[in-house]
Amino acid sequence: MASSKKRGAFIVLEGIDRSGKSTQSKKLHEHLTAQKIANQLIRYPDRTTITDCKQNKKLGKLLNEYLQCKQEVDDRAIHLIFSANRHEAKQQLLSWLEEGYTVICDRYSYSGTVYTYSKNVIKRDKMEKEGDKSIKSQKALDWEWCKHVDQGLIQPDVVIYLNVKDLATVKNRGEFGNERYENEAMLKQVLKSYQTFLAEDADKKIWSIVDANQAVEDVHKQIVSITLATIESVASKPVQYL
Ligand code: T5A
Ligand code: NA
Repeated sequence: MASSKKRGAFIVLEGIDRSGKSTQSKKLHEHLTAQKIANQLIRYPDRTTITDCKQNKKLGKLLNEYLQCKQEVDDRAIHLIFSANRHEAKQQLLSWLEEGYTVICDRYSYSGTVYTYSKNVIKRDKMEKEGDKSIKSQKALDWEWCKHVDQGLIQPDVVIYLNVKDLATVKNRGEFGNERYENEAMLKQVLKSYQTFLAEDADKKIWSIVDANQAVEDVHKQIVSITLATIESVASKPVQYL
């Protein structure tokens, strides 16, 4: 990367289901585009690779079927596949940042850890209650293992966390669909697990908390301001890795 060239910023949006990530990612993309700020909008899981077999990107199809409960996959295997879905696109992401594009990313590695870990907590609780002896097999899915597989990925310059204070807010934003993790017990555990990440990552200073209970336009204004400040502050700094 030429030292005179300004790189783009890597902006990640995280938060529980219906916190507004996709709405806000799209609005941010439209705003930056209108302001002629070069940017790319991506999301994880990347399900768009469903029929794109020529480019050896078939993982999206499996992840989509898994989330739609059309396919059962071992818990560890599916976690690795969610992670591989990010690793396979790392080079493209790096190229965009080096070319000066700001990349807006709707969910990233944090969703990976938080959702697998939460699923495991719920499973283990149930097995414990039922006195299931095979509980030991769930052990390797602990927090550190979930996080570890994303090491080496590009670290976001900022993780904008859409903070939902209580579940009532998101429950009023429409019924749950039929996807795998869309239930209340999971949502509660996911909320807790995000808090663990926020506490653990405090020294990295990359998390930026936005009140997701506000009106869409107010959330948007805050996200624009965080994004513009981040673009400015990282332009001459090297990319960091997880
Ligand atoms: N997953 C993901 C893993 O298990 N491992 C991984 O590694 C990764 C990356 C993906 C699933 O995969 C899991 C996590 C998930 O279970 P997805 O495709 O991201 O899921 O999920 P979606 O269903 O597309 O999105 P979410 O449910 O997370 O919702 P969003 O994007 O947070 O919310 P959004 O913007 O779609 O808004 C939801 C509704 O609320 C309204 C919107 O208009 C919309 O109707 N809304 C607001 N209403 C009032 N006030 C506001 N401020 C509002 N903002 C939005
Ligand atoms: Na979404």
